[in-house]
Amino acid sequence: MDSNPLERERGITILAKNTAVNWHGVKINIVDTPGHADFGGEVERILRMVDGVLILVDAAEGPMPQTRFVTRKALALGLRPIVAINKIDRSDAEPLRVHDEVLGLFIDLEATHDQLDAPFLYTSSRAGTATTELDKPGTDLTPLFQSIVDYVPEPKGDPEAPFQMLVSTLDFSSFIGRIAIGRIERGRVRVGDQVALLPLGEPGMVSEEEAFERNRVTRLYTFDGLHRVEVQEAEAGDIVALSGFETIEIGKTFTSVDHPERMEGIAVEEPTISVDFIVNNGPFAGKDGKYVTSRQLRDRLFRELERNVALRVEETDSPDTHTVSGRGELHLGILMETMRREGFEFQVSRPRVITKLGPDGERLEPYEELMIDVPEGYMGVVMEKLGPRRTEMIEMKNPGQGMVRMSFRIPARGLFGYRSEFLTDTRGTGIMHHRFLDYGPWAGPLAGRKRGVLIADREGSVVAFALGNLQERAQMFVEPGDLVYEGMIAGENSRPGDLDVNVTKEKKLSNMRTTASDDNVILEPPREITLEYALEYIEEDELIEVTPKTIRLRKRVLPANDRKKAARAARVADAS
Ligand SMILES: Nc1nc2c(ncn2[C@@H]2O[C@H](COP(=O)(O)OP(=O)(O)OP(=O)(O)O)[C@@H](O)[C@H]2O)c(=O)[nH]1
Ligand SMILES: [Mg+2]
Repeated sequence: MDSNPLERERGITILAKNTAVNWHGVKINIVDTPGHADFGGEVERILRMVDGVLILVDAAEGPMPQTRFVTRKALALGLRPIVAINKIDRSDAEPLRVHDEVLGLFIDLEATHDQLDAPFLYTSSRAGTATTELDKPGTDLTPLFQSIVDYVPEPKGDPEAPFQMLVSTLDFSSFIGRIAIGRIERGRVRVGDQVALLPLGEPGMVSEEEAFERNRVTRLYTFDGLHRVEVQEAEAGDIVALSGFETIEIGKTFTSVDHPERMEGIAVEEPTISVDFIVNNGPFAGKDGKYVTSRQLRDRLFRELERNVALRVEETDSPDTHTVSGRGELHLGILMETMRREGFEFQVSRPRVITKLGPDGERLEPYEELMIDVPEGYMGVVMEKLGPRRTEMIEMKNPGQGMVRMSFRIPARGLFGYRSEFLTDTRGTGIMHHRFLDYGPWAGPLAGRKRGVLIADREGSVVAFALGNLQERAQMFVEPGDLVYEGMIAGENSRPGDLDVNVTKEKKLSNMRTTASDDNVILEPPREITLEYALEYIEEDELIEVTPKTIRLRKRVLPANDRKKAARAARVADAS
């Protein structure tokens, strides 16, 4: 069901999607949800549309932080879970251990007796098999569908009662505008019906004075397989998409006009980090992009709000800069990636966490739960690096097979820049996941990037000879033939402190014969700069230049002289 190109490329689900299948005469509505923590809010919202949940856990990895989060929400809503321990075909699968871990999780989350009685299935979705007993290998998915039919209750709503439906997710089409997606709680609805869309507020009948939008349903769809099917009528229990209303918003209730009874709304999760989107003002601006003006950028960002519900866009003092806030680096990174594919070109600042004030006026910042799996030998270096980032260990498990799992509580700020260090420190063998936990006390100043950068000191084309001389004390981000400009970041210094260097320097021609190695320098491959990497990497005085073709890092202030002057002024200010 992962249909958009970014989802396919990355192999992750970003948007929840609906489908329905018919199994032996029973219609089963299915909502597929994203697993990544940045999209946890999406999961929370759709839980109001369903009567049961299928919790998918990897047979080797076991429950992850986001599993805990969504499971907690599902159990709290009283839903009865079915557990599918998937990928039992993996050579490192340990389905029985994972079974115990899931039960442990349920107990931790204070599951009711009914919920603890959840059926467990062992599946390989790759092979298309499911079984309830490990020693009887499955042959197809019958046991899974049978459990769904047996354990998940039918929708309770009465189709003869007055129409009522909660808007759980949104979609948008440039032809028909905003589209509301939700499950019909009770009653039925037909195309052409006049219905009410109530404003947000307390559940119950809305008062006489309260105004609400009345309009006709112009289009109505249900889901079937991978398609949306236009229908004339739908009833309680159906998950539908409907259009025709101006004020569609998550958490609003549709009702019949003569029985405006509001349902409990849905809280949309608050953003935790912000970045600035800035018009590209670098020397190469406009070379790659189709859309580059502040007007185009502004329109595109505001358009995104139509369906990206956890996103906020604010204007700033400068028409060239918009502050965009979201749930995490991936959430914002996906937006940037989507825009560059559409032909946009822009710059992005370093992410900032969004702070809040606590009950006593104290400053609070977002904290994340960080879960790390590493071979035992790397435990030391992980702890050593996390300490200064104001990390608190929550739990450590060492099942004795060489891999250790640790979980931490860490200020979201403390994670900036950590992933790349982590991968280097564990030589790519470690796995890390994190998700938003809560707001907690401001952790005070945190150290920034340990190493400085190499900055190109002039415009030109990168030359192998120059890199050959630099690579001993640096890791390059560019390769021969790349174009650079003054102030652009060309690599990472192996020590603290920034250096201005000439990466376009040609070898001096002379009549003297030189050693052979001089003529064909062997270059290390450059470090690949992805958007997410760049977001974690840059400092406050730097920007990311995003174009349809490249990602460049640069200093905010491009001329080396101006940067030096600014640094001197800052030192003087510090001293006084
Ligand atoms: N070995 C094995 N791999 C599987 C199995 N099922 C899925 N995978 C692989 O696991 C990866 C993730 O699969 P997805 O279906 O995208 O997982 P998901 O849970 O929907 O991921 P999110 O949407 O990001 O939460 C893919 O590379 C699949 O091929 C299985 O039964 N066995
Ligand atoms: Mg998925």
